[in-house]
Amino acid sequence: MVRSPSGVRRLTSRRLRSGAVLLSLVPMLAGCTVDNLPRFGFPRGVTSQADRILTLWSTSTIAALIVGVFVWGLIFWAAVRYRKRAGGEDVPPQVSYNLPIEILYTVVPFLIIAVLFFYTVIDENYVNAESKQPDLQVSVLAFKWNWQFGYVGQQDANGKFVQTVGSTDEIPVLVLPVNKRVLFTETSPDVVHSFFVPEFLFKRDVIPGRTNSFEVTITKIGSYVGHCAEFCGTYHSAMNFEVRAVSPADFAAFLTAKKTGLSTADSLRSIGQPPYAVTTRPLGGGRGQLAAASVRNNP
Ligand SMILES: [Cu+2]
Repeated sequence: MVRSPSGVRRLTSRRLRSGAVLLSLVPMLAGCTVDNLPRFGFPRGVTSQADRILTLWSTSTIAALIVGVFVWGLIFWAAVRYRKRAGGEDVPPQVSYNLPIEILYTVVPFLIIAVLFFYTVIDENYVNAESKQPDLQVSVLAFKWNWQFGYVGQQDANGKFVQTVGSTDEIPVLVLPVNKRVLFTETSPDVVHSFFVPEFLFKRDVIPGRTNSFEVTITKIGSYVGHCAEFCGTYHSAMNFEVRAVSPADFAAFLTAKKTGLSTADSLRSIGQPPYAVTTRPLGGGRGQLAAASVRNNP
């Protein structure tokens, strides 16, 4: 089909207008901070690592939606524009190939994937980075079906490691300071578990026979529920814990109280915090008591 000069001008100006609309989205998105980005179902993050994860998730979802709307529009436009009309030809004129368009739809997806790959690698490296000298090191022992958290290098007057272990009747509360780099090392004596705090926007598997690690810096004081995110048996769904993020001063006071031999609940009470988990409840009924006792003295 040969277009008239005015038809070509109309098409060109329409293309320019839609290009301008797309370009106008760039400064709009660039002006977004992590707090006002749409989260598409993600919770609000509470660590500096979570901010990076949320930014990557939200911006790549927005990019996917822009591409999606464009493609859906093209499909709809083609379906309407080239629909079979009464009295029309049976088959419209067939085109065997169009080199510029074929190059375009090969190069554009490649560029999109390259940009996504670039930002994914940058953010993955940031999230996986570990300090040579973290402010605090926490050992995580995941077992069927509870958690034991130890403060590495911290011992009480009797030489016992300072730790918190969950039981049938008590959700383990992991007390941590905000704005400190906390390095976690994870081990499992039985099966694969996974340390997952939704507000961290992060989980890491706990695998028997190896030690996994990760680091976070919590930026908001509060209580955050944690789950096991790897199916590990009968009571997997009840294998919860709580992260209680407190000020560094409160954390120091908590640790001092623990070192005098107080329980985690009493130590929390001593710094004016609720003594037990406030985000989840224990299952009760004898679950895991044996397992809890068998690992209680592990460092
Ligand atoms: Cu588990």
